[in-house]
Formats: sequence, C-alpha cells, structure tokens
Amino acid sequence: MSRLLIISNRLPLNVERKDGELHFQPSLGGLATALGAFYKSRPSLWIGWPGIEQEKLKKGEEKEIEAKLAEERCYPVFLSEKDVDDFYFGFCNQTIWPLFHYFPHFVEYDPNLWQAYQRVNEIFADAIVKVAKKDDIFWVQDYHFMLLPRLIRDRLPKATIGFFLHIPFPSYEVYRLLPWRQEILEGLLGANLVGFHTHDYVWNFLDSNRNLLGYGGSMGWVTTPDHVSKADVFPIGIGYEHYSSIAKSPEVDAEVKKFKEKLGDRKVIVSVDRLDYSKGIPNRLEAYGLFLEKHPEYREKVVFILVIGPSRIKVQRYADLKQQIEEMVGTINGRFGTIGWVPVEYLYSPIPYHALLGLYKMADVCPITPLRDGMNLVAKEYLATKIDGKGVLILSEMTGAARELGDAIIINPNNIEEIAQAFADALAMPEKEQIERNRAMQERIKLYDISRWAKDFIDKLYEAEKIELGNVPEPMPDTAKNELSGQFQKAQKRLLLLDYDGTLVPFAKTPEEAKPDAELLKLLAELDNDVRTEVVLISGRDKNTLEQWFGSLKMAMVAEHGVWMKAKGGDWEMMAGLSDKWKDEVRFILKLAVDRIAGSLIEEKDYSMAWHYRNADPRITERHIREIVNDLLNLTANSNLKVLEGSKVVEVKNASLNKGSTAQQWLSRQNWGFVLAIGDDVTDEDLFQALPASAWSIKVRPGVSAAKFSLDSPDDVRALLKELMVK
Ligand code: GDG
Repeated sequence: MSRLLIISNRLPLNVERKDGELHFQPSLGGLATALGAFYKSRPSLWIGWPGIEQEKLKKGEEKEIEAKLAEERCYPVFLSEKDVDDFYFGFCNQTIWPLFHYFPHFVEYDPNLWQAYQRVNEIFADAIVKVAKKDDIFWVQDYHFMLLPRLIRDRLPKATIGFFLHIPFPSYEVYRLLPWRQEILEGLLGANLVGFHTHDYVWNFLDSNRNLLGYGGSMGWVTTPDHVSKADVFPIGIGYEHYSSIAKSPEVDAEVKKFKEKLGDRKVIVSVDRLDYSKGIPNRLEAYGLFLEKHPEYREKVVFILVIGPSRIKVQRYADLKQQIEEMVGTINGRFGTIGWVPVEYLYSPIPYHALLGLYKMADVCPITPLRDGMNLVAKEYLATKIDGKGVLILSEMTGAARELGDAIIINPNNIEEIAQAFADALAMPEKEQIERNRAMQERIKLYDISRWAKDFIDKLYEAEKIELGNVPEPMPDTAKNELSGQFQKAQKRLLLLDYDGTLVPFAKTPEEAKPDAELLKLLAELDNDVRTEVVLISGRDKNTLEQWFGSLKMAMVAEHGVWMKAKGGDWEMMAGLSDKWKDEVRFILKLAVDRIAGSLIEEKDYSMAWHYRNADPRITERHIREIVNDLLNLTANSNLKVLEGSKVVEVKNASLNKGSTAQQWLSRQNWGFVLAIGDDVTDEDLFQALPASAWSIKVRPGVSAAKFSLDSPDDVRALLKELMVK
C-alpha cells in the first residue's frame, strides 16, 4: 500500500507554550478528529503547521518538535509570525473565507496578503518534496492550500494528487470577484481529483473553469493542456459508531445528569459553533427572542444553551461579532429572564468532548442556522447521539448537510419568522414523528460515515490517476509514421475516420471561413477513389454545410456528431446507436433520491434512467425535487445527456449520438485490415475510445487524449495522408 501524505493547515497535534515549556495537545476541530482513525490505519504522514510561530521557539526546539511529532507520524512546517498573520489571518480568513461563504462585502483584496498566500503555499511545496518518497500519494486539505496541487505537480510531474475543499465553492458570479481567480483554479487543477461536499459546489467549480480558463469537459472531467482533473462529490461524514457508542457511556450520562440537575424539567435547546459570521448566530438569537415573544407559554419552560468556540479573534470582524452576540444574549435575558430562569445560557469557551456529547444527547432541539456552511458536522454529530431517536434538528438550507438531511426542519436562515416558528414546531413535534425523521437521517449518516468518505476519495483518486496516466499521447515519431504507411499499403480494406475542423483545416474566425481548399479536396478524392479505402468525414457540422462542401466527392460523411450519416455514394440518413457509460454516476444520485424519499423508484432502460415519485408523499417530495433535478443537471452539464421532467418522473437520456457510437457502425461493417482515426477535440475522444486495439489513432495538437499519438497541426495531418498515397 502506498504511503498517504495528508497536508492540512493544522496538524492533529498542536504545540503550545505554557509556563515556558512546550506542550502537545490534540487539535480541536472536525478534520483532525474526523481523519484521525483513517490516517492511523495505513502508512501515512501528516504535514502541517504545528500551531506555534518560529519567533516563539528557542534554539533547538524546532528539532525537538519535529522528533516528538514524528512519533505520531506528523511532520511540521514552521512559519514566521508574519506568514501566519498575512497568510492564515490574512488571505485565508479575510479574503477566501468571506468570499467563498458569500460575504463579498467583507473581503480584503490586498496584494500583500495574496503574496503571503503564494509564499506559504511554496514553503509547503518545498517541505513536501523534501519528505516525499517514490509512490507516495498526496491529499491536500482545504482552502489554505489551493495553489499546492499545481506546485507539487510542477516539482513531481507524475505525482498522484487529491484535493478536498471543506468550505463551499461559490457560484461563478461571486468567485469572479477575486483578482487572483485564474491562479487559484490553475492551482486546484494540478490535482488528479478535486473533491467537494455537494453537487452545487462541483458545478460552480466547473462553471468557473469554463468561464475563466476555457477548460471544458464532461461528467466532471476538466481537460487542461497538459493534464486531466476530475471534480467529484464526497459529502463528508462523521465517525458515527464512535459518537453513538460514546453517547451511551457512563461519562456522558454523568454529564447529562449534571446538566439536568441544573436545568430541571425545562426543554433544552443547544447549539454549538465556532465563533464565525457564516454560522448565523445573531439570526438564531433574534429568532429565539421572537419565539419567546410570540409564545409566552414557553417562557420559563425552555432554556437555550449557546456554546461558542473561540476562533480567529485576532481578526477585528470576529471580535465585533463576539460583542454583538454578547449584547444580544444580554438583551434577551434582560427582557424575558426572571428570578430562577435565564433564557440563554451562554458559554464562550471550548468544552470537553464528553460534555459536548452530553449536551447533544439531552438537547430536545438543535438549531443550526448558518448563512453558509460547507457541510456542518454538528448536525450529524447531534443525530448520532440520539440513541432513543428523540430530538429535533433545525437545519439551514444553506448548509451542505441540508442536501442529505432533508428530514430535519429546513429553514432559510434569513427568515427570522420561519426560524421562530421552527422553534415552536420543534418543541411541539410528537415523539413518534421525531423518531421517524431521525431514524431515516441516522441510517444515511451511518452508511456514509467518515471512513467510507475517506476510502471513497482515495479509491476515486486512484481511478482518476489511471485515466491520467498514459493519456497524454506521444508526438508521432517517424518510425511510427513509416509503420502506419507500411500497414496501409499492405491492407486490402482500409478505414479512415477523419474529423474536419482543427484536424484537416485550421480553425477560422467564423465557421463559414473554414472552407476546404482545392488541395484538401484533391487529397480526399484521391484517397477515397481507391476501392480498397473508405474515407469517412466525421464531423459535428450540419449536413447541409458538409453536403455543400464535399457533396461532389462520393465520400462517406457523418454530420452533427452522428445524428446524420451518409454512406459512400449514398444519401443522408438518420442514425441510431447509443452509449450507456454514464449510468453509474446517474444511478448514484437517483439511489440517494430513493433513500431519501420512500415510495420513489428507479426505472432503468438500456439507454435512459428514470426516477418515478408518483407513489411518494408529495409533502416530502416537493422539498426535494428541485435539489434532485439540480444535482442531475450539474452532473450532466456539458455532457451528451439531457434531464427531462415529466409527470411525476425525472428522466435522464442521451441527448444526441456521439462520434464513438457512429464510428462503431463502420467498424462493424467488415473486417478492416487497417483503421486510422484522426481528431482534435473532446468530441473525438468518443471516437478514439470506440476503436479496436489494433487501430491507429492520432490527436491533433498536444493534450490529454485516448489517442495513441499526437501531431502538431492540420498541415502535419495532410502530410501524413499524402504519404499514404505514395506507392
Ligand atoms: C469546516 C467547514 C465542514 C466545536 N466546538 C467544540 C467542538 N467542536 C467541533 C464539533 C465539530 C467541529 O468542531 C466543527 O465542525 P463544523 O463542520 O461545524 O465546522 P468547521 O470547523 O468550520 O469546518 C464545515 C467541515 O470543515 C468538515 O468538512 O463541515 O462546513 O467550515 O466536529 O464537534 N468540539 C469540542 N468542544 C467544543 O467546544 N470537543
């Protein structure tokens, strides 16, 4: 098993100085906990910043830290105070974080911070290369290191590199605001696989690639001039069994008892967040105030425990938010509180693990109201502790988690009245309904837990890497040209499948200008006039243009990538023949839909798949239908598939034929002694993939391709074809 190098901003162990001594503490926070078990289960090394600035270290302490961390298979990359300020507190948290969470008005566009981001990414790239061994695979985590995949690839061109973004990838209209938008996309595309929590984020990323770099592709593949990357969805999970078993432990029960003694019979609302403006904490408090105002019957009968983990307090905006929250808590407590009842119990400090689980376990309601959140693990952790199934999750539709946890009470975090109503609905929800809703969500998060998430990512990374390897064809050497010519001469039945634009003629300003010249017409006629040879011009153009330009030759032609076909000397006809390679990925989305919506089902035909929901509960289906259709649209964007909405059914089918299935019709017609296909763009890849192993295939211009060889230009293609005529 190859060694896995995980690269993240923080290590699972954090170094602090207390009373002059170095202390090593387990890091708080989702990623370290989440990936901890997985990384220990295989050969691995975790690379990151140890949490203490270089200036604060005495002579020899870097070595001491390195040695201590090595015992835990961690490797520290040391940063100066300035780097930490400008990179982490600066570009990461004052540029990327607000922009990617849709707070464009909070964003600092400071070239100095950008330089620090570049510098620290370079420092990490150099450190990684220093410790990397042959066959290591790299998994880069999160928004701190979006330049790193490309920087690693520049240093280790054959490396297997994955990247996962834990925060949202914003829509193109927001992302484009960033002055360094191209550089960041290029950085990410250095990876073989780029992972996101939801289909929306994948779609946004692909959209930005198309709009800003002109890199297209299909089914999540992005083709760059020297490389191919896959973007895919991996909704992060939690260690479900771990949480649910600890929730049963005596330690957690002792915590629950302690809380209950203090709170009495009151209903308990608990929320847990890191201090952050993206988490929608003021909205939540405002809604709670409104709820107490509108529902006096709940006064003194409910208490809200608001736990906030200190975070990024060096950034002024975070200090301001803390003050705002404290003022709001004070206002609510002042307005509604009585002797013996504090409506909001506010805790600004990290709490120990067992206490956290105790709070989750006893909470009747857990309101999660972010304005944006990549996923939100607290929602999943809360559900995992609900051993008896009781409790109500209120969840913002702006979290990635809402895509999976549709049985929660879903709210719009900007709608204060709706959240206030959700508090009332949650407190009044019958236990039977609570259990039904929670069981469905628990099943799902149990199935796709953190180890499945990590394994799924690494498996897909290997798959993506296999596609990449061997997929940049070598420039065709003279020896191969001679061999090709020799085989052509000997063969009695020869098939030439030739693309037109970019292959036989260079691209022109307008499509009409790319007319064939006399030399080309002569060359094609001479090739095709030989009874042993069949030339097929296989193009995306419409049949009228092809007919107008080449009708005088008797050559076979294909128009619109296969919708129309004309046999040698024959007339134009519509063709049939479809591919079904896309079905696995569509099936994945439709299966999730079936898991979430009882009574719905998948119908699988040879070349289409349908999701029927006539028998499902319309109240539940209504909420999900747009999401499912959007997921399908995102997946099939830029591909040959169409998503059709019918009466209580959504269907995915081939929108048109492609060059591969069309070529198949010629390939199967007879036993060809020689087959050559030449093309230049993504539509020709279907053609190359449909060829038998013995066929020759050539891509015009360098780039990723399934073809065996490449040539530089249409002139080179013509020269090669002319060679064939030399007897
Ligand atoms: C990023 C994305 C995405 C919090 N307070 C305490 C405590 N925690 C733990 C929680 C949970 C984690 O921290 C927070 O996870 P989140 O998912 O809510 O948020 P971020 O840290 O912002 O993480 C996010 C995540 O990456 C994973 O991809 O979901 O969207 O922003 O595990 O339990 N733990 C303890 N005491 C606390 O006081 N022990």
